Amino acid sequence: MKVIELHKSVTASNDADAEALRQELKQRGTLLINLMSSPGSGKTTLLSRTIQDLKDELKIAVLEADIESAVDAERIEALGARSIQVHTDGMCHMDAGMTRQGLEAMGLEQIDLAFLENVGNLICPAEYDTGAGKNVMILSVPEGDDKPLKYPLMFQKSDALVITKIDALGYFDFDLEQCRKRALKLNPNIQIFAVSAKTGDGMKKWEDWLKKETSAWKAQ
Ligand SMILES: Nc1nc2c(ncn2[C@@H]2O[C@H](COP(=O)(O)OP(=O)(O)OP(=O)(O)O)[C@@H](O)[C@H]2O)c(=O)[nH]1
Ligand SMILES: [Mg+2]
Repeated sequence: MKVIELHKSVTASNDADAEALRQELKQRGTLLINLMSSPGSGKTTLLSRTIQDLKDELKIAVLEADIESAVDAERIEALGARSIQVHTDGMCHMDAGMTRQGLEAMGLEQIDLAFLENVGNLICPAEYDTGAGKNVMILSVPEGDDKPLKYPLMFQKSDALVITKIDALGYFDFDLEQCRKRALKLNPNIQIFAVSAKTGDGMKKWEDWLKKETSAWKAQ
């Protein structure tokens, strides 16, 4: 398992670096999705199931960002997908320069769809453009349907919201409709998916969206 230690970005303008990276990824025909959520919401589990379901249709790679450990990248690599673990030098988010370092170390040859599993938290990652083509956030049922009220920026910055662990709806007071309404109020264009990576419920709609966005990215 390849693990690299990232260095803080030296350039002052993250936004310009992010835009440059996005354009390069467009030229290459690789859609990069920045996946954000709080710790333990189910990012790696969702990615694992998505890779298993789509591996015959899309070449998928995953850049795993964490402060410590390589467990997530090991889980992805065990599925036969390309993956690399990057350590963020204690930082609670990835920026464009760090994302570039990670992608270059991992390699993007023949990759259609790359995911960046960002560091787990609902605040810092929303504040930094990573250069991704799409931002996706996960909210899991046990976290509660009030999160749009508490972390509005994350919902505003995301192109899609994946509500995970819906197999656990019976155990929590999570109102799916209320959550949808709150998210749409902050961001009327957000795409919302409700899934269980455990049972497979709702996965097809999410995967169809990924396929549609990957071909739209290549066609640009
Ligand atoms: N019931 C249920 N449990 C799930 C589901 N998805 C993930 N989990 C469980 O939630 C826990 C955390 O899942 P991970 O996929 O590791 O979450 P993560 O967001 O990648 O965690 P970090 O990388 O540590 O932030 C694990 O025990 C999973 O088995 C789901 O759809 N249903
Ligand atoms: Mg994870």
